[in-house]
Amino acid sequence: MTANGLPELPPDFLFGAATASYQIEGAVDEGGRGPSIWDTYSHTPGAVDRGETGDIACDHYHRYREDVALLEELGVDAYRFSIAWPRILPAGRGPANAEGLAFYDRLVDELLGAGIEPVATLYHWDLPQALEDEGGWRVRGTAEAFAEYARIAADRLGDRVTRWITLNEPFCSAFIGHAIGRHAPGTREGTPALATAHHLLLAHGLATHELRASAVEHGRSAEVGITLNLDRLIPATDSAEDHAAVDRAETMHNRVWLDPLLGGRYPHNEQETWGELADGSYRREGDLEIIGRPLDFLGINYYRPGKLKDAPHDEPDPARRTAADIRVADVPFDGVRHTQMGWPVVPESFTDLLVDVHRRYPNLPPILITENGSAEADEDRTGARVHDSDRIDYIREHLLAVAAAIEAGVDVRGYFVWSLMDNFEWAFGYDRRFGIVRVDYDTLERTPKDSYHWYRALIREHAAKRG
Ligand code: IFM
Repeated sequence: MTANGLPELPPDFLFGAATASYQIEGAVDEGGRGPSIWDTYSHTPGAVDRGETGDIACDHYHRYREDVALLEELGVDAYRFSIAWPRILPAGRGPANAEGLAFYDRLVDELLGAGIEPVATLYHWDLPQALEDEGGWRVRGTAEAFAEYARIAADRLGDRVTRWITLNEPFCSAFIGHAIGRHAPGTREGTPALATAHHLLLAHGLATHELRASAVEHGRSAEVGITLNLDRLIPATDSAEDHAAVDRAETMHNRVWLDPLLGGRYPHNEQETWGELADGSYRREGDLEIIGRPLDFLGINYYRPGKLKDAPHDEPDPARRTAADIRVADVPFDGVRHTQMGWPVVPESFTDLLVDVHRRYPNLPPILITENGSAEADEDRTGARVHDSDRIDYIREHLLAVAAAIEAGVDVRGYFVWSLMDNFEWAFGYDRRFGIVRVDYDTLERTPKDSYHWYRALIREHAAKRG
């Protein structure tokens, strides 16, 4: 046990913090950046709580030096950030925008100067609006445009960035964005949402090739992965119906990604899950080979488990059903704490998920936990201090859960806390605070919370053991 109440993690275990472009950068009209689907969506009346947008966010575009200084003081080994595609290619494809590339050059150099490894995500949901206007992820052309963008980013930054994450949480892009309609582009679709899921995977596979080809051509090394928000789902009762409901939900949340990426197959129960919506019209021969290119690591984001029961369709008319209408309903978790998001805190479910994925996929590459953390109201403040003991408990207990998975044989190599700082929490706007650094949205002042100091002490203790 360490002084922070944690078991020993492997000596080379990586500690990091994560953010994403639209959630922190602001400066949406600066440096030649083009509009993204999140600019459009957040400016749509009623889409985001209180009408908030990412126009200013944490103003990281201008304050990145201050933010890197916070990371340096924190002592993290690595920082996971995302590149805004519309900063590099304002219209999605075509000539690169020099000012956009220059911003990420500066950020990467600042990180390296502070001794922090930059881990770059290429897509954390800010699709250039121009591509959405051409059909967005519903069409194959967007996957091809993504591969071109990946190549540009790798050619430019690949001398300093060696770890690349193609996509963040394609589940959210496909199903929250195109079926539930609570993320950009905010639509409620059937087969096109499934086409979106497929084209995201295809984009990942095509980009993986480009990232590696760029590295080979320039004599560099590149490690390529994808980040999935996998779910640990449990049936509300032992009934066959509730087990079948979990089976359908596992397909939508987990198998639709993991089976093609790691198993060389599409999920066995697509018809049972989506019926006629899963018509496969968006697939071509050879796609599985592209999608299944070996991964150097798998990024997993994890926050909470789900308890599910069988339910009737939300929409009685089959012609109007969305891809999220898979006949399941959520059942609340009793007797556990819930975070500001209303998410149940059940750390052991994290261990269960990791062990389960390890058991199901023999080809599983090493895992990086690319996000984990907790939204808390952070109302306990005295002077400049923010006493967020619930967040500290959450992070500690989830690190313990990771350690238990490692103990059980799962190859987990690192952990990135979500998030370095409070930021734009998508459709919930700014009142959901995930940061270990508080952001005052009136002054944009940053204040490290108690969780920041706790995480810093943990990293130092670990580093001291490394020698
Ligand atoms: O803020 C998000 C992040 O962008 C993606 N993963 C989940 C986080 C918390 O909801």
